[in-house]
Amino acid sequence: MLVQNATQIMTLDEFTVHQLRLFPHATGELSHLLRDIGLAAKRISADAIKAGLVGVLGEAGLRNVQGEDVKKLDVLANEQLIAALRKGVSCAGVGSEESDQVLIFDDHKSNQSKYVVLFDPLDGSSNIDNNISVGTIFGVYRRTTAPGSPATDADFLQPGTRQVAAGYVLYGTSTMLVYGTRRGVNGFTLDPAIGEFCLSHPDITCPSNGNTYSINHGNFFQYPAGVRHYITDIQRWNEFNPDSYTERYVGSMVADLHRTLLKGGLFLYPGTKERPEGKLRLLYECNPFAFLFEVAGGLATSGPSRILDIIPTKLHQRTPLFIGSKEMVTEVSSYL
Ligand code: P6P
Repeated sequence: MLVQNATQIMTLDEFTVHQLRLFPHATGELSHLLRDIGLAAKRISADAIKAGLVGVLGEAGLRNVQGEDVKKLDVLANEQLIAALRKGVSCAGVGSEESDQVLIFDDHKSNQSKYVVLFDPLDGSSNIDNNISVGTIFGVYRRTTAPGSPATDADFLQPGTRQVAAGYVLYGTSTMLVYGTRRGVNGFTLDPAIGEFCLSHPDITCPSNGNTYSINHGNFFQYPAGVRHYITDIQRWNEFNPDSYTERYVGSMVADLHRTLLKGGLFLYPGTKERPEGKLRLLYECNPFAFLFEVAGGLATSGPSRILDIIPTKLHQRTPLFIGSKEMVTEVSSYL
């Protein structure tokens, strides 16, 4: 457990260097990669907090009231992440929600890099116009191909168990970067006064149980019978045991899952009759969160399978998702 006092709050860079000392043989490449993501996050945050003023609201391609071409904030976020990771020394290529194919950096420096990164640059971006929190989600993998040559598609189609790190950035009332390795999950809050992410939530653990469930009730009659039974059983229990459960649903995955990670609870995005595979993407939405929740003591399944065990076949494939407190995920799984 890291102990800090107010004058020595640890920055993200100091924290990753501190972690490095625990692994004498580490090259520092992962620390550099996390610093690169942190840099991109600061730039995205600077645009997100004044979205109404920098011509990113409304539909891309239109001109805003200032006569500027509207460029969707998720496009800007995508460009910032690619630029930061391409310029760094740790990433051989990226897979992004914004790009049909993976982007192999294929230059001498990048080809020597050990890692590839999968990310959703700005998940929930449709919420930007309503000033609702949005987020960046990322997962880091060691290449399966040998450094020295360009990365290949195979480097990106690995099961989530092979992530070496994962995390998210929440652009909310404050901007937080939460990332985890197998050693633990830690949260950093951006201090705009000094432009640094500062350790604010050390050693995050997900409560083993919770009283909040999070689902889009609008699709209720589209869900599998087991999901409907679980929800109605909760509602019946609440009728005779008031306030035992509450429902919270932002409609922005990073916001809903950040709350679930810190406070406990269950987030459900099941498959439906129309879309049995669900809506959320396996590689750069579900896998990073599944990794974080499992390291923090939670669980994440697709219903039949542990999310992290799913062998991907396509970059943008989707999966149903049940994620949160271990006891709640276990309970809902008994209904499926
Ligand atoms: P629905 C946002 O569009 C998103 O991808 C996630 O951030 C969010 O959890 C989900 O979709 C919300 O989907 O169908 O409930 O609007």
